[in-house]
Amino acid sequence: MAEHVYICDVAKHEGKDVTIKGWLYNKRDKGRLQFLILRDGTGFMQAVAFKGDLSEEEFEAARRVTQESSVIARGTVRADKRAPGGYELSLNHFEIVQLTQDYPITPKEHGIDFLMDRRHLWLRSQKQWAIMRVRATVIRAIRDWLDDHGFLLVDAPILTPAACEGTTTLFETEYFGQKAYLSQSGQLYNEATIMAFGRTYCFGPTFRAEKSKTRRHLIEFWMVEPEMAYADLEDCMRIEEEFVSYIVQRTLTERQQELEILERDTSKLEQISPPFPRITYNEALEILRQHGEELPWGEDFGAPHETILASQFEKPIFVHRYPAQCKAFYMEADPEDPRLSLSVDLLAPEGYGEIIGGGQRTASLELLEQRIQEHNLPREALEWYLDLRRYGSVPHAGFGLGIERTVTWICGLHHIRQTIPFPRTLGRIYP
Ligand code: NSS
Repeated sequence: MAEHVYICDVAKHEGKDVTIKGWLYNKRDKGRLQFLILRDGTGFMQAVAFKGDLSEEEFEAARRVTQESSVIARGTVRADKRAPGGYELSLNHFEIVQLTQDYPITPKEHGIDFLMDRRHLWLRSQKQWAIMRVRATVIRAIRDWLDDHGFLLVDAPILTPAACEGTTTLFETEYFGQKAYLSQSGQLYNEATIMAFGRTYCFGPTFRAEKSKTRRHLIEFWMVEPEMAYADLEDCMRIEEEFVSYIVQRTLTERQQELEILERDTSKLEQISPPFPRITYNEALEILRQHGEELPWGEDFGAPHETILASQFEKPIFVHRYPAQCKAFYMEADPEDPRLSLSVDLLAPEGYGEIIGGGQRTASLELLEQRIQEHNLPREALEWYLDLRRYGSVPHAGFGLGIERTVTWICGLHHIRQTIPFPRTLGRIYP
């Protein structure tokens, strides 16, 4: 039996006989020639079954094999410029492991609900395959960059006693007779771990009961959250622009084929390098006013506002110093104007919206106590967090980058729901 190889490695076996184990993705019937597109998880490849090269039984199997049947194919690897991927398999053995009947996702167009109900099968399609591979590379780039820049991975808990990002989107659960909530963000715990380890990050799933149905919101999403002791708003922006540029460039290098499958115009991504433009909230309001969008001071931006702002620039932009009233309780006050917070959001270009939220955290115990009261948060559950301001408080800053928003942007997708293997959206928890 010829060696089992993965499709991603066939180039190394040109002229040799190999075995591919996978599934039938698609086929064309040309009588004595059957063109079979195989996939094995690592890639897609055309195999050609010629009647004269196979036993009668094997050729018959190649002729009647159906979409998504599991198959084992052996043949000679030949370079062929016309073949997708540049190589083709001339079959000399073919067998069906399981013949699939009536695979529901056919090459024709399907509605989104139909596909989402069959997400467990939809993941086999080429575009979904490409997106998941981009996602894996984005995550790898994130971890490599942080690990190489002195950030220690310190995980935050998922079951928590208090809110981080406001009480309106909390998922409540019961914890041995006590109320508990699914984490909206690991930030508060990061603020503890930086006082022990200097620079840390947590990376995991976060949960928000978002009641609005938009193309940018998931109920369960993954966030990476770096945090730094002895750092201010400026440091935060400098780290963010280096970090995001690295993620984009690494993905461009390693996921060319996938971005091509997704028909992404990569010229826009090639330009992503530091520095990114910085505008204040007040300047942003002025830009919006010039574009006919009058927003009262103190209100946060919605998706259409972000799109207008981002469209003024080629690169992602920082919007900093939002009014304290539209941001979370932990934001440091701007010493030059205490109505403002030392917060910063990063908006992706091309209308993909906010991908990062963060800023400098309140270092003062008094201000923090006041904010906890103003936001009506349960002080007892945050007593440990106040300790961080009692014992060696320092200026510190950090941010959270949403994985799915970032992948949506890099892949150039219309909707966030395709960027996570099994999306949790408003009302959907199946499959
Ligand atoms: O609410 S954030 O703006 N900020 C925080 O949670 C901070 N506590 C993070 C920190 O400083 N450590 O969310 C951060 C990012 C935001 O920019 C989006 O990219 C993403 O998290 N995000 C979401 N992605 C998908 N779906 C939903 N619902 C969502 N909410 C936030």
